[in-house]
Amino acid sequence: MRTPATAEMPGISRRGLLLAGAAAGGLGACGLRAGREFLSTDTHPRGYPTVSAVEEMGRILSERTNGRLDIKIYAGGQLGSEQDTLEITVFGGLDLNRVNLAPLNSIEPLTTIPALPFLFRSNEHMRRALDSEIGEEILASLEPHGLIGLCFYDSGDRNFYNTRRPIRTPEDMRGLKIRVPNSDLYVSMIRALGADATPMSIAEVYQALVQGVIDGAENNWPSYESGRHFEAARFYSLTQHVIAPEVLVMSKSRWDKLDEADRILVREAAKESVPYMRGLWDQRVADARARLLASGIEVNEIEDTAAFAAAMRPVWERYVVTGQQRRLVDAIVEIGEEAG
Ligand code: GTR
Repeated sequence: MRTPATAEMPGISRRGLLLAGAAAGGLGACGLRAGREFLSTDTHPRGYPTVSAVEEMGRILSERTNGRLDIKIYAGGQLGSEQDTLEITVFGGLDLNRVNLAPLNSIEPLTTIPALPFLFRSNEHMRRALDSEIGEEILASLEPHGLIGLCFYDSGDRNFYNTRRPIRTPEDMRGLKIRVPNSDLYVSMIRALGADATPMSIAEVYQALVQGVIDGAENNWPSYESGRHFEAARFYSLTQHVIAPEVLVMSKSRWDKLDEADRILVREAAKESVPYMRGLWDQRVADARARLLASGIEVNEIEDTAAFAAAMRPVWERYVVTGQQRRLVDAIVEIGEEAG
């Protein structure tokens, strides 16, 4: 087993290291690190389906162990950006972390696969592919980086929104400043459409939109609503360019301290929280969509999504480079074709 080291975390920041120290020390000082309560974090607030799913996992663990194992969640991004909290997790300052795949893209190339533009035909296609051994292979690829991949959660389709105009064709993206998560893959996708990509954490997006630092961003209906981005960026265009999942990871340093029986319990509880999350997710997308439409935002469908897919296609060639990646991409495409 390799020991997680800074060398394995490209782009590791001084701030991340400081945070890691603070988290390990601070949380330890509260006496929590000594116990069996797993500390978890999420950028979304309580009530968001990812947070509720991890709460459900904690409930299952507690029920099966008579309270010996449980989960405490720091929700709402209170411990920092996903990139920062991932660093803390690798160093063992946090036990669990629910993040999007995007901040893992620079750490492990296999995580770029589900984030490739126009790879999944639908959310259902994504679920089927990641429920198979393809998903297990991607989760397992995180272990050499100090993280144990436990399960994937839904994140729906990502769409562009901006303060200026509806996006109907790739040409409409030209010159727009679009926020992306901290991932080179996302930067490349935006550039492929002739727009400017600005990586920043999701917590900064609302202010950046209001102050005109950026013209827009891209995300699913629930995040567009929950971050109040719709108040500043009224044009929401249904490009559905990415259907990448969320992922729940555990710190390998904490995992290594668990006995085999507890590891099985943790894996099972995580997997069992997935169908629960999917139910909440479908409802949340429908509710967010209805509320946003009622709020008067301007939504447009895309007549020719193939034009976006073609413009973004060079990104595949750039990021799918190894034999293992090609094999997984082909298997995912095949599952989509079978489904018709
Ligand atoms: C959301 C996702 C978050 C975060 C965010 C982003 O859809 O749930 O974990 O990655 O997107 O764009 O940063």
